[in-house]
Amino acid sequence: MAIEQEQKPASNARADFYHRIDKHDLAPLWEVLGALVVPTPRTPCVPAIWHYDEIRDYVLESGSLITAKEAIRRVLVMENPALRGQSCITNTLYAGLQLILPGEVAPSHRHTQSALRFVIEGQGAYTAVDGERTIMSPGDFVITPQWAWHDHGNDSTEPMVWLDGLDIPLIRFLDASFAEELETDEQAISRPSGDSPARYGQGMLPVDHERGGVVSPIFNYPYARTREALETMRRTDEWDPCHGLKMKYVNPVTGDYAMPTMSTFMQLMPKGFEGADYRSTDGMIYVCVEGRGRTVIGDKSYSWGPRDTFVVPSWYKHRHIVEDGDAVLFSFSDRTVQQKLGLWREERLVS
Ligand code: GTQ
Repeated sequence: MAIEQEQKPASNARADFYHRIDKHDLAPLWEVLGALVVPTPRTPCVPAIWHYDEIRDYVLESGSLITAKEAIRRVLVMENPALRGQSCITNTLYAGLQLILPGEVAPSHRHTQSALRFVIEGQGAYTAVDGERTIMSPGDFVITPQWAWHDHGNDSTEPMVWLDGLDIPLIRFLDASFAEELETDEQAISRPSGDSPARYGQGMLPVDHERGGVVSPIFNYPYARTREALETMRRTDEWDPCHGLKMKYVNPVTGDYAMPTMSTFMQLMPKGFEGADYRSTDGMIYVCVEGRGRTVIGDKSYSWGPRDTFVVPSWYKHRHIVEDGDAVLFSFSDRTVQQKLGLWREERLVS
């Protein structure tokens, strides 16, 4: 018997072995090692762009099909074309466009997923977080921390659309999702609007404020202030060859990113800017706020204007070119997670 086995072609012997161990839920690493431990990131996610003027009508049409209350969150999910059906725009992050019509309320709930809102269109709707409402304007970056009660409402006369960015795929991967609904649609309001920026957004903190907490206590970073900061800095700062002038949103208590699972940024690039190639291990979702231009991702060019959303997957070489007006881009990614794990890498391909 032993002699017969030695005479079998190696591949047959292996196939037979794989078959026998398979019954024990075992598999040979050597068949898959090359695909598991790759020399550079090999993401299944692909570059993609959503032009707002092509999808805006669908977002508004959803408003005639279902109420915000029935839907709980009336959102069109922006799915990465290579990851359809998985509700994700990158491997770790989710993005969607949420619509709230005048007079509607998206009922209060809380969950372990963190959410960011980036206001695309409309003015005057609110998000309530932990007993405080914030009124939202285009370009504002608003945080819903994990496990914080939140509801959204619109007391204005216009539809309001914002981009939701959540860490849904990451939390799914970690099997750490919990969620609850509040018995009432709207949470009780216990603090006046503007309370959190007054306490935490003036370069001061209440004297006995304890250090700690993984989320910024400021939950609205208004566009007007962000834009003014960038405009002031451009007078003295050199343009970064890849990013122009790029700021990160931070938690004023810790100096860390504003949220524990998502890093957020805003960058200004002047008209005529021709950025150098750059890549990093965090797949990045960009939203154009002002200006027009294009981003060359790999070997394809994606033209963008205000309210367009595009995605640059992990480790894809890309460069921004500004064609019309000064450009302002908001962006978010899982960089903060990768940095906490000591994994994040970037490469500037400046010649
Ligand atoms: O506003 O809480 O786009 O729970 C997806 C899931 C928004 C929200 C989304 C959510 C929310």
